[in-house]
Amino acid sequence: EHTSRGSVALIGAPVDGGAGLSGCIMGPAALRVAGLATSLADLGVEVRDLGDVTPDQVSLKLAGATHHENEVAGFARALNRQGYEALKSGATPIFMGGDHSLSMGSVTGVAKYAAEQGKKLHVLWLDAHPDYNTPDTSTSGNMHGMSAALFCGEPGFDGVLDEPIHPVDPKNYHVFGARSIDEDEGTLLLKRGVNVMDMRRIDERGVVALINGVLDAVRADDAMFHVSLDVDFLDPQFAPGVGTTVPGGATYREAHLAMEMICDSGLMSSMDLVELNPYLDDRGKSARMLVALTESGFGRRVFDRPTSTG
Ligand code: Z70
Ligand code: MN
Ligand code: MN
Ligand code: MN
Repeated sequence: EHTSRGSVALIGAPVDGGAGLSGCIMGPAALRVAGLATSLADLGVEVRDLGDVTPDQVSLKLAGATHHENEVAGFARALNRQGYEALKSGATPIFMGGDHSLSMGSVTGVAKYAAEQGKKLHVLWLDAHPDYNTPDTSTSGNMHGMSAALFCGEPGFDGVLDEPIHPVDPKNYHVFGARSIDEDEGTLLLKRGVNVMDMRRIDERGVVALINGVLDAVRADDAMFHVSLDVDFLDPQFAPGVGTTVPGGATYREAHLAMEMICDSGLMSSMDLVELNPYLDDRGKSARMLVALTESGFGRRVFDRPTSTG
């Protein structure tokens, strides 16, 4: 209902203080060079590139050894506003990262819009990591590992956003592709009832059953649906351009199938493309992969049958 509104707003988010390694600052530029806008336009989508956001100036101190909270918070606040405004204008926002801390802004902005529409928000997190640490549980202090905890309303993030958030119900937070979970993070995920689809579960049940389960849950709630795609969801052989490569990831085919199913559902109302580190990439391979997966999410097909599964 929200997607295939036919119009996409590209929002650049060159934040990289949330990651352990720098380089994500070049992500939005690499996605533009890889042709994200023209690829979507070729599919009949109306595309507006809003450029890179200017982060707010923030001065705050979080508990724990949290790194670069002012940069992260500055981007989060600006992205929250831009994402909200893009949805209000009728567009589907695509946030081009930047490290995964940007979802503190993208998801909370989308959640604000959803709340105003009287709708729930479900989030699908395609990632090797659940990013559900709090400043208290994190052992790295890297805020890209904390974004989901923030938008699900976990404590410890006061002052990151400049207004109260509309938290996502942790039961409507779906992690797909997980294979690196910290100990205290895992305890918290279990306690909150997050839908963690780790690689073992994907191997055992398959992409189709699991993604259909997520889409059914979104449909049952008549909810808005945000898809957040971290480069490290993919196996490093398909996407090496990321600071945290974790072996045993999704294949090229699994990732495309997931995006094709999401497209067919017509449910996706916003999207993040995150953690692309062009400095570590292999001749644009990972940037092109993200563009190709986005194309699948917006209607590109190998073969256009009247019904996709027939
Ligand atoms: C670890 C942490 C993380 C992305 C690494 C890793 C988090 N759980 N997230 N790469 N995208 O530091 O909290
Ligand atoms: Mn600090
Ligand atoms: Mn991530
Ligand atoms: Mn990750």
